[in-house]
Formats: sequence, structure tokens, C-alpha cells
Amino acid sequence: MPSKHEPGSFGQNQTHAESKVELPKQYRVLLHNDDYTPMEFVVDVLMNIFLLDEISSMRIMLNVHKEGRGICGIFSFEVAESKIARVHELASKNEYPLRASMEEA
Ligand code: TYC
Repeated sequence: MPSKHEPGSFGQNQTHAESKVELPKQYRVLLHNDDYTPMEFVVDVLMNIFLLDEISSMRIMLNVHKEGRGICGIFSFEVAESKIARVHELASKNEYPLRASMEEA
């Protein structure tokens, strides 16, 4: 049995599930539906900012259009934040109200 001081072992009251190795948090980036942003623009955003292929982009866009919101990817906080900023910048440059947000995965 490894002692509780050895690397890779767990302290007295620490179970495997409570391991001290912290995994970096992940965030779901969500796209929100609106009545004004053209479908084609949303597909372009998904392809250019989220690097999805055209078929996946079309599927996600239609899902957001029907359900009100949808997941376009799971990223670290910094990457999620940067993609959301790029969506908002591109949307506002084109005068569309498209919004994205994140939630902890
Ligand atoms: N509802 C928009 C339309 O009918 C399309 C759309 C889809 C807008 C997804 C935003 O996140 C969105 N033109």
C-alpha cells in the first residue's frame, strides 16, 4: 500500500473521486436564437469561429432556430470567452443581434 505522502496516493479521508489533481474547467458555448440574424450568417459564424464543417453548422443553426439555443462547442474559459467576443464583434459589425454565452460544462 502506498503511504499517503507518496505521489499518486490519496490521503486518509480522500477517495479516488476526490483526487487532488484538478482538471481544468470546461465551458459550453451556447448560441441564442433571434428573429433577425440571417441563417446563412449563423452558418458562417459556426464554420469560421467554431471551425465546424458546413453540415454540422447547418444542423446546429437549425437546432438553435427551433429550440431557442444550442451548444456550438466545449472549451477552456479563455477560448470560450474569445470565441464569444468574436461572435459579438462580427454580429455587431454586420448589425445583427446574434448572441452567444457560456456555462460550466
Ligand atoms: N431565427 C433566425 C432566422 O429565422 C436564424 C437564426 C438561427 C438566428 C440561429 C440566430 O443563433 C441563431 N433568420
